[in-house]
Amino acid sequence: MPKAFITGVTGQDGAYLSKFLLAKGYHVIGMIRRSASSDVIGERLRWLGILGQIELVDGDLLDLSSLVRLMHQHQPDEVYNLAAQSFVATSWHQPLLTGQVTGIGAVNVMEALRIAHPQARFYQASSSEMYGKIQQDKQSETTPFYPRSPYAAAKLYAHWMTVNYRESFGLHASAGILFNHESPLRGVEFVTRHITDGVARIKLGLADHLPLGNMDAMRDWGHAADYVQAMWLMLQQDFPDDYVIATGITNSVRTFCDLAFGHVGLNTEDYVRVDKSRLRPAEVDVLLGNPAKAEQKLGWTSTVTLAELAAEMVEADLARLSKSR
Ligand code: NDP
Ligand code: GDR
Repeated sequence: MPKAFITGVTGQDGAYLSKFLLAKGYHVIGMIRRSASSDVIGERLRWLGILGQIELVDGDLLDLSSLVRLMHQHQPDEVYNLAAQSFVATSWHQPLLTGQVTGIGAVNVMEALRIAHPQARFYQASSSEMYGKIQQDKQSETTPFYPRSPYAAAKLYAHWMTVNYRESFGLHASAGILFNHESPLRGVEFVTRHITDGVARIKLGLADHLPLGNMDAMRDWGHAADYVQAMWLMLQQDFPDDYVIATGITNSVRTFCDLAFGHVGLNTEDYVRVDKSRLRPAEVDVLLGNPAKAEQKLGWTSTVTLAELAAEMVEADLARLSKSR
């Protein structure tokens, strides 16, 4: 039975990746950090019905000794580093923590592998945010980077260190440059889930408006369940490499609002209020990925349209809120 080790197993992608790997017959080991809220920490895994099927182990990206110990003890075939301080807006408030977790944390995992288990295949969760102030209309693996937040700068450091560990130490280390991907398990602080949660609250009479920041920002949004398959495909290749994972279509926050409000028969203009405190010190105006390499080499494609994604998320939030009322 192949063994996979996932950091960030309690997050959106960790949950979907675990489900995908379990279905493929993997033994999944998920690293969790100690929390006083241990009763809710496995909420996403519980939602997918897989909490009891994963071996949960203690560790922290900031604690190299725990990582070395875990790699030594479990000797996983594949290691997926999904853990990060992943919310861009928070990275301006906590730039040093973001650098330590999102940047150096990734190197801690690679260093643990180099010390204790160099045969493992490694996946690093790189991000389209690294393109930031875009240098090409459509971003591919060869587009120059221009990070616009402490989060993006930290991810770029981790990205280049992944390339370096591959080239210097022969680690089978791949980086997926994933564009935004969403699902009913997306954290409510991110814009799509903030919108679908808000739409559901308004529909159920629990709120009368939805505060938003920059509605003109454009993103290439896909479904998380599709994107975790690409992570696995990268580690099945003979040689490690970097791949852009995206839909190749970009839409504005406003369009996502129209889809979500439209799904329940409401109009965006009647409910959205612009809240200036939600604007960022530096914005990434538009992202649009070119997934041609992943399509050709991995045989991967995105399968969910934005309208389908918005509908699934609104329905899940309506169900959640109705249940908790
Ligand atoms: P989430 O924010 O949902 O999950 C982040 C995970 O990291 C959580 O499990 C969290 O644990 C864990 N974590 C945070 N700090 C530490 C730490 N110090 N030690 C150990 N674990 C820690 O992110 P997503 O699932 O959305 O994203 C997964 C990865 O992919 C992230 O690295 C993100 O930056 C990156 N990415 C995401 C994209 C997206 O659109 N979703 C696109 C491109 C890249 P806890 O539950 O305890 O907080
Ligand atoms: P992003 O995702 O920063 O792209 O990072 P987010 O959903 O937070 O923002 C997308 C865009 O929407 C605009 N926006 C708002 N954003 C939030 N969160 N809340 C609002 O009220 C709001 N109003 C407008 C933002 O300004 C931005 O332009 C995500 C994360 O998952 C990263 O970890 C990952 O690397 C990238 O996607 C790819």
